[in-house]
Amino acid sequence: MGVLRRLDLRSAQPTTSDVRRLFPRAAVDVDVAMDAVRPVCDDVRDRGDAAVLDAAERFDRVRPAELRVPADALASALAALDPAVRDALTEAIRRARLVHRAQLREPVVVEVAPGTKVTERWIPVGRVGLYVPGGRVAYPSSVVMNVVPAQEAGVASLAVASPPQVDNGGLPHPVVLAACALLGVDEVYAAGGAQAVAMFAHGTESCPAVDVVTGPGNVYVTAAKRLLRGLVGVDAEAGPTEVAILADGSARPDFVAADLIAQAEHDPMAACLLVTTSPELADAVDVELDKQVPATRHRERVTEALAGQGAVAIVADVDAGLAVVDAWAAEHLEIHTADAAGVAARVRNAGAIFVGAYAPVPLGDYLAGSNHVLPTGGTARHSSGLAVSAFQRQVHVVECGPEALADIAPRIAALGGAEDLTAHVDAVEVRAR
Ligand code: HSO
Ligand code: ZN
Repeated sequence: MGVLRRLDLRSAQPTTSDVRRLFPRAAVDVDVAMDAVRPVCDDVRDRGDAAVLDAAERFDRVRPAELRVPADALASALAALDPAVRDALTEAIRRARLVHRAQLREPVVVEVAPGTKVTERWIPVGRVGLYVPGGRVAYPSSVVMNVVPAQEAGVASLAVASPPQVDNGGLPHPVVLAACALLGVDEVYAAGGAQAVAMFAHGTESCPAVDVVTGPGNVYVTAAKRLLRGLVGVDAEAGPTEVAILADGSARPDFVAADLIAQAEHDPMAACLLVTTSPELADAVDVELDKQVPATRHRERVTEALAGQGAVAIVADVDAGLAVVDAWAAEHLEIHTADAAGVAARVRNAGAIFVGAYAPVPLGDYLAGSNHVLPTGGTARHSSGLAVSAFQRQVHVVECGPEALADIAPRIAALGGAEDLTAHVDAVEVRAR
């Protein structure tokens, strides 16, 4: 018996719904969590800072001295930062800035007819709240992945929230604070969970309300975002992390096993799927997992994740494999085949694609410059990873002169008539006269 549940799909090509049934993700019930977070969010709306601090005491088991992290705490976190970590974060920021700055779009002007122009312009939102998780693992890298696109989008006012830590005197994780300082973020709150999202959405005495909330979090954070969406803009919902690896017989089993373990390390609910044309590779990966899992630091949750959601699909050929990974629509997809770039170019559904043996997901997690806030749970079918566009609105600017309006007036009248909206027609005719 191998570590991974094995399914042989060589005789029958599964449909999209077969794939989702055969390779289920861990079920996370956001709706149930919504009932739990509703009173917390209402309390923050009604009582502001005091409610956020009370919730911290209850859920994080520590009451921060102040909700807003003082400037000297940010400065001393940066001063105390391990130089190697500082160097790595600095390079991560540099690369992420390059990639996200390249996403900015110049206004596009289209003259649809002489005298009538439509300009499409991207305008940054005024203020954003970025959530950085700090529960099981604190993710300074997620600070970079949220802050950089917001800054590059041109957002003027930017706040970060991260849970207070018992062992950091009620301040967020020291490396999270240092990362904020390195990025020039001086507005940081010691708030986590649903109460942090509610603080951003409703605003409190210390924290003015924001326009957009982004950042991954646990099921309570996700539930609060679902509850408060509309009052604020929110990014895609983050579920448990996942990887799919599409591999042929040329793949290195030790690399493949290491990458499955790396993803499983995040969460006992992480989903790890290997799709391969080679039963021999599947066997070799199992041998490697038997070797590597017992040696890895977080072997308990790795074992749980691989046993729960780990699977290997044997497919007839690379085309069949592409159909499986497209149907599953992984957050992260690695391609370990001959002509990996050619295969990657044909992928339709994935949050991010990692090409070849030397582009493992952890490169993207930390230092590729790509964003690591990515669509999970199959939402890569319709959603994108975090980008500057999450912090902007695309606005159409319409310009028209008198002759151009007179030219098009009869057609406006025709459509206004068809919709029985005579005042619409009059508003144009008053100008044409
Ligand atoms: N793989 C995670 C991102 C991350 N990994 C942060 C390490 N730190 C979800 O994309
Ligand atoms: Zn990761």
